[in-house]
Amino acid sequence: MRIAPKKKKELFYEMLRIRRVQERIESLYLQDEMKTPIHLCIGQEAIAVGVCSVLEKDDYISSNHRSHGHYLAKGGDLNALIAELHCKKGGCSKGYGGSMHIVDTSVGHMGSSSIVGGGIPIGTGLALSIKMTKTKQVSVVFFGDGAADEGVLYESFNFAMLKKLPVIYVLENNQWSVCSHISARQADQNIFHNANNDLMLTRKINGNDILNVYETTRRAVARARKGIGPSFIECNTYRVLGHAGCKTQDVKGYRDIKEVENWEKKCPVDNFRKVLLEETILNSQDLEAMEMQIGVEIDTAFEFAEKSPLPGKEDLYNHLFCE
Ligand SMILES: Cc1ncc(C[n+]2csc(CCOP(=O)(O)OP(=O)(O)O)c2C)c(N)n1
Repeated sequence: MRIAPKKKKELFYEMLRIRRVQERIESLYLQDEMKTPIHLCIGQEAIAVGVCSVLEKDDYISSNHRSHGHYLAKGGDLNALIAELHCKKGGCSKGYGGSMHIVDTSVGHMGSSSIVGGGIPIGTGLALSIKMTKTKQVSVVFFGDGAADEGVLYESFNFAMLKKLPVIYVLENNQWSVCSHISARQADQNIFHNANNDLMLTRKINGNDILNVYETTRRAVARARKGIGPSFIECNTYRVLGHAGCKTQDVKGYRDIKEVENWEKKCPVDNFRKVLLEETILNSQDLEAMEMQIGVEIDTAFEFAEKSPLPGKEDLYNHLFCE
């Protein structure tokens, strides 16, 4: 399908915005104002944006510990994200969750879980609720290759195929689970691609290619909305920074620096920028204006977080089981 220039520009803008937000968080993290562990998604932006830009506001996503990009791409509020990282009342989880427990049902972000694989059955259950209430929504589950090591994935796949659920499993295969490479964890690198395509659409794609992610998701979403059943999209990508924290906190020695450098050349943001400049969909003034707008938005979000109060004693028993 031909993607209109305006849409391509929007996709680029969203990726750039997520990248710049991550960079700002990274640069300020050691000031210790953000009272939360952080897991940045630099290098993986095309997946969050490519998938979420196909979704409607009331579609569901469930996510994992690395979920800033998913939240923003789903239409989440940047002020609320940054306030959440500061564990302030203005945060999307009212300051109770921090970076790994983002939730905002107003935009269909049904929660991220720090339990690796924890979002998989939740997203599957959400798809069951969609089927039972007969709406046209879909449920998307984002998870990593480490989560694909968990048995719950296979139980969930089976249940989704059996019940023909409107769920799309998006595996962000960034090769590493903390310091453990996928080759040390999976005997067959073809994670579940042998499923009968009538039961589950499976695709293994370049997750750094935004247009590929967008187009593949579009098909999966159309299939889910028609009631045909689940899809599994494995997006090949790479976590450019360390597992958690900022650059200087990255554990050294578990991966080859050349591997990192090779993947840096496959940067989804830089490469899409080049394409759009070549296609004259973007020019240098557009880029400057985008950077300016994003910069102001990020400054505003950090100011909002700073001014937002911490949860008080009176909040202790609020919002624990519901909003
Ligand atoms: C059930 C469970 N096991 C182990 C951990 C510790 N842990 C936290 S993040 C992580 C790596 C997860 O890797 P992956 O799912 O590939 O996501 P990525 O960090 O690469 O985005 C692990 C093992 C955990 N939080 N939960």
